[in-house]
Amino acid sequence: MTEKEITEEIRERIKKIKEEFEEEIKKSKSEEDIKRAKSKFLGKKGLIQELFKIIPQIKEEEKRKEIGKLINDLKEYIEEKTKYESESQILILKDEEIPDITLPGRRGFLGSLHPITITLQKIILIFEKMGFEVEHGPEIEDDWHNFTALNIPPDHPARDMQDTFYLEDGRLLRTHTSPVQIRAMLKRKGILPVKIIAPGRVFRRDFDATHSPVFHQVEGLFVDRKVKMSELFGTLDFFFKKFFGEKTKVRFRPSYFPFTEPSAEVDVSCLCEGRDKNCKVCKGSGFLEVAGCGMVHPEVFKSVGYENVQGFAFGMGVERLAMIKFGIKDIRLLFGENFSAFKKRFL
Ligand code: 2NL
Repeated sequence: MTEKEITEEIRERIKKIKEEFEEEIKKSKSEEDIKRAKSKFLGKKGLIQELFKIIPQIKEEEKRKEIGKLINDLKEYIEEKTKYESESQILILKDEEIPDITLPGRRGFLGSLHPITITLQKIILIFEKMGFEVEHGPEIEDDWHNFTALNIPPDHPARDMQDTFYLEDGRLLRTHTSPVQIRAMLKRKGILPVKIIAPGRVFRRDFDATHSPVFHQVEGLFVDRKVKMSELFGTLDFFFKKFFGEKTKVRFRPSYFPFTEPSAEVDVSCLCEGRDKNCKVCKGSGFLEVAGCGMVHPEVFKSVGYENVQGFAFGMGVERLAMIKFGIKDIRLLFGENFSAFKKRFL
C-alpha cells in the first residue's frame, strides 16, 4: 500500500466510526446504553484507541499530524456528545411514557370562597355602606378586656371553665369580639362618633349540631353624644332587609345582656312567612333569632373613661346567618373534612 492509500483508508475508517457512533447514540434508550457506547468508542480497548495505533504507520510528518488531528477531533466529538446525551437522559421517555397529546385536556378545579367568607364579606359591605369602620383585635385576650370592662362580674356563668378556653397564664381565647370594641374606644380616647364593626373568630367550649368551638361573630358599636334606641332598631332593620331580602320583617324582643341596658333579641321572618306550621327552619313560629342588641350599659362607658355619651351595640353569629342563608342544618358541615360534599349540595 502506498502512503496515499493508507491515509485514504484511515480517513474512510474515521468516517465509518463516526457513523457507527451516531447510529449507536440514536438507538440508545437509557443511561446504560450511552455508557456502553462511550466505552465501546473511548475505552482503553475502544475503537478510537485502535485508530491511534495506526498513526506510526504513516511516514510523512504532515500527513501524520493531519490524521492525528482528525482522530482527536472525533474523540472530542464523542466525549462531548456522550456527555450531553447522558445529561439529557431525563428527557428521553420510554414508549409507554410518551403522553398521548391527542387526549382532550382535563378540566381544572376552580377554587371557591367558603360560605363563612361569603357571609362575612356580605355583612361587612352592608355596614361599610352605612358608614361603619372595620376594627380588628387579638384572639388571645385578658380577663379585663373580655369580661370586666363589659360589666360581666367575676361570678358570671360566661366566665365558667365550661364556656371559656383559658391559657395556663390566666389569659383566654376571646369568647366574643366585644373586647375589640373596648380596645377601639380606648384607642379613640373619646373622639366621637365611634361607629365600628368588629368581625372575627371567637372561641367557646361548645360542640354539637349547632355549636362549633371556633366560630365567627360580627359586633357593632355606635357611640355619640345622643343616640336613640330607634336608631339601633333602624340600623338592624335596614341591615337584615339588605342581607336576607327587602321582604324580611325584623322584630325586637326584650332580653338581657350584662353590657347593654335595655337589651333586645333580634328576630327575622322565616322564608315560610309563618304559613308552614311544620317549617323545620322556624319550627312554625315564623321567626328566627339572629342577633342580640341594646343600649351600651353605663358601666361599660365607665370602664373606658367615656362620659356624657350614649351608644348602641349589637352582635350576631356569622355561622348562624350562613346556615339560614344557605339552608345548612348541621354546623359541622361547614368545618368538616368532607367540605366538597357540602359544596355540591349548597353552593
Ligand atoms: C349576641 C349578643 C351582643 C353586644 C353584643 C356590646 C359591645 C360593647 C358594649 C356593649 Cl363594647 N355591647 N356588644 C351588645 C348586645 C348584644 O351580642 O347574641 N351575639 C351573638
